[in-house]
Amino acid sequence: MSELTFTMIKPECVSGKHIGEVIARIEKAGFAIKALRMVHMTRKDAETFYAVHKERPFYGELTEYMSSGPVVAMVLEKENCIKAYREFIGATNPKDAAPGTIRRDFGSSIQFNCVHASDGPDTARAEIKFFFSDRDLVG
Ligand code: FUP
Repeated sequence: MSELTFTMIKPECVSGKHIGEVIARIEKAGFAIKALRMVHMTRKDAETFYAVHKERPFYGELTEYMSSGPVVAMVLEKENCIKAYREFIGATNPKDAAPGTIRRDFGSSIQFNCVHASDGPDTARAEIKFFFSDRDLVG
């Protein structure tokens, strides 16, 4: 069944000028881009977006980093998209990510790991809604 997920190209990947390469790989892997925008989150935006990690020790660093520069937010569509995209990007820590994945090739640490990806249907819905309205999604 066709499904949507949410992804962000993270600040270090944007400042490293890898947006084009990352999007090219996403498209070649068969994910259709349904919506796309570049956003520089405020600290408060990042805190709200990552509220689920509030109690984790890395919450402060993560939200500081994710609001340190622009990100590219996208909605992707494919069969089984949430799982397929998580497999495609590789493990959270680039050191553990399989060769050829974007986290392995463009990430450098667990924090600077190239992209964010939704981890389930409820998160995907909420994260899409955080950045996009229904009319931002192409038909
Ligand atoms: P993922 O779903 O693969 O993005 O990974 P997690 O939900 O485990 O982590 C959420 C974000 O926190 C990831 F982008 C990486 C970041 N993180 C850290 O910065 N430090 C850590 O020790 C663990 C995760």
